[in-house]
Amino acid sequence: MQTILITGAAGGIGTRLRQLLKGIYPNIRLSDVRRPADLTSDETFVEADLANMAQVETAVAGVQAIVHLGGFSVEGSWDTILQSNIIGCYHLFEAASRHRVERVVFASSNHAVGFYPRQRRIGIDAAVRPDSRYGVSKAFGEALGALYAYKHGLRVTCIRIGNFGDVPVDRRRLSIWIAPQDLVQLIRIGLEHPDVRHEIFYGVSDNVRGWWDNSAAFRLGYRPQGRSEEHSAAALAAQAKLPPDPIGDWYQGGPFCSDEFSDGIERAPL
Ligand code: 15L
Repeated sequence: MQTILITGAAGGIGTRLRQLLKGIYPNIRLSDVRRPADLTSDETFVEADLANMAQVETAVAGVQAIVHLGGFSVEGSWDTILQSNIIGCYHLFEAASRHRVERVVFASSNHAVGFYPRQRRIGIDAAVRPDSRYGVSKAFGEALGALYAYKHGLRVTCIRIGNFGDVPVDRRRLSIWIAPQDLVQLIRIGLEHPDVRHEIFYGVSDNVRGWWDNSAAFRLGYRPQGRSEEHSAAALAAQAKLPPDPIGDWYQGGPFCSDEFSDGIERAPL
């Protein structure tokens, strides 16, 4: 029976997902730079810093598949992003290849394409437009995934996660929200579907205000159940309390775009 490694197991998404995945996959190994506070006696944990190749190899040895949620999950200093998301992601794919891991599901992010205006609908063929150093690291991880898929035979699925949570919390999130069970569905496609080589999916539920063409995921059987519109009244009420953000409100990446935005720069046309 296959063993699946989940990196970033102590993080926000990792904490939730490991509860949901353990009912589906009996053999799960967890790793993170720190021990999850809520680790239970039936869970297996290996402490590993992604910036340390020897530790990553120890975490990876003997597993058949990896769900890579580890790394820094928002914008950070160049050194933080470099260590956790650039070097760390390289270590993860390189260790996976050395240890003959069959599949990697990589938690990419909407911030790999955050600088598309909200009025543009994009698919996975649109060139990357990262909105932050963090977004650059996610585009890098997707590119690494392609290298290891086509050169070394890994089956790699990159999920550009929108915003994961029980409900969408503002107007932007009405477009990019993903319900936990829908992310589980996408991960299962990445771990099980026979046709996966190097896929990029949008990690988004069935949102009528969505901006992304997710036909690659639909083709492999994705049937999202979450509908952000059911929560629109509360999300729009929360939005009304937020200050206006002319740059962030124009682009899909929101505040990741307006953060550090240089004075005097024009917004991109459609
Ligand atoms: C992300 O990629 C982050 O990990 C998450 O914390 C949110 O900020 C999310 O994007 C978002 O765009 O809402």
